[in-house]
Amino acid sequence: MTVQLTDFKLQTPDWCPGCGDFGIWGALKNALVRLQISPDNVLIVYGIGCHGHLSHFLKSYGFEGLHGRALPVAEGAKLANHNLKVIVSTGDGDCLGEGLSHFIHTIRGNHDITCFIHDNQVYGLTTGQTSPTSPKGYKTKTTPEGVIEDPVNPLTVALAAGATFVARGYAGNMPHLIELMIKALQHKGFAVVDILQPCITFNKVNTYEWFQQHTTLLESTYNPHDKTEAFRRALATESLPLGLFYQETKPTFHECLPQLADQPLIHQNIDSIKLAPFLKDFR
Ligand SMILES: Cc1ncc(C[n+]2csc(CCOP(=O)(O)OP(=O)(O)O)c2C)c(N)n1
Ligand code: SF4
Repeated sequence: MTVQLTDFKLQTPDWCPGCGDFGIWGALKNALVRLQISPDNVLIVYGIGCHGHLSHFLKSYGFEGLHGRALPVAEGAKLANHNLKVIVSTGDGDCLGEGLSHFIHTIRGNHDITCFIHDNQVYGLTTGQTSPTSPKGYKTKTTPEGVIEDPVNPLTVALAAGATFVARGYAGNMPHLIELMIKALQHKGFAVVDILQPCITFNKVNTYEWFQQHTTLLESTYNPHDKTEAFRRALATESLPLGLFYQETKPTFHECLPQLADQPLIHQNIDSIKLAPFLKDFR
C-alpha cells in the first residue's frame, strides 16, 4: 500500500499561528512519504517543549521523554528493535541544555538515530527564556541585561564529537528541508539536522525576515566529506550556511553488538538467556 500524507494525520496543530514548527511538521511528513516509511515503522521520541507537541499532531509510534532525555530513550528503543526507524524531535533547550551530555554520547556511539533539533533560540513552552543557542547579548526576562555566555554551536559540537551526518536546515524553506530530512533519514548512523526555527511569539530578533537575510544555501559544488572545511563553514556567523556540512560512513552501535547480528532483541527468545550462573556470585 502506498504511504500518503493523510496516513500521518492526527489532530490539527495548536502552535501559535506562523510558528516555525509548522514548517518542520510539514517537511517531516513529506520526507516520510517520499521514503515510503509508514507510521507503524517509525518511532519518534520527543523532548519537552513546544516542539514536543508534535507528538499530538503526527501519527506514528511516539514517546515523550523527560526534558533533555529523548536521546537515551531513543537509543534503548533502537537497541530493542533495530528494524524500527527511530527519530528524535527535540528543541535547542531540550537537546543542548539539559540534554547536551546525551547529545555527545549518542554521537560517540554512532547510534542509528535521526535527530531533528527545532532550534528557535529560546525556551518557547516556558515563555521565552534564554536557551543555549540564544545569541550573546540577547535580552529575555531571565537575562534582562543580555546573555553573557557565547551560544552553543550545535554543528561544531556535533562535528567535534564525531557525528557522521551534520546538517543545518531552515523551517521557512520547506522544499530544502524536505531534501535534507530525506538524506538524514537515509543515513546509516547518527544524523543531526539543526533546524533554524522562528518562535514568532517570544523571539523578536530571529524572525523569518532575519533568517531570510542571514542564511545562504551551501553551494552545489560543496564537498561534505571534508571535516576541516565543515568546521570552517559551521563557524560562519555573518551568513549562516544551510545544507549538508559533513557525512561519513562508520559502523553503527547496534551493528557492533554480536548479540544483535541475527535478529532484533524483541524477536529473541528470552528462554535462551541463562541468568543463573551470574546470580550464583551474589548468593
Ligand atoms: C527536568 C525539567 N526541567 C525543566 C523543565 C521545564 N521546561 C519545560 S519545556 C522547557 C524548555 C523548552 O525549550 P526547548 O527545548 O527549546 O523547546 P521549545 O519549547 O522552544 O520548542 C523547560 C525548561 C521540565 N519540564 N523538566
Ligand atoms: S511559543 Fe514560540 S515555539 Fe511555541 S508554539 Fe508559539 S511560536 Fe511556536
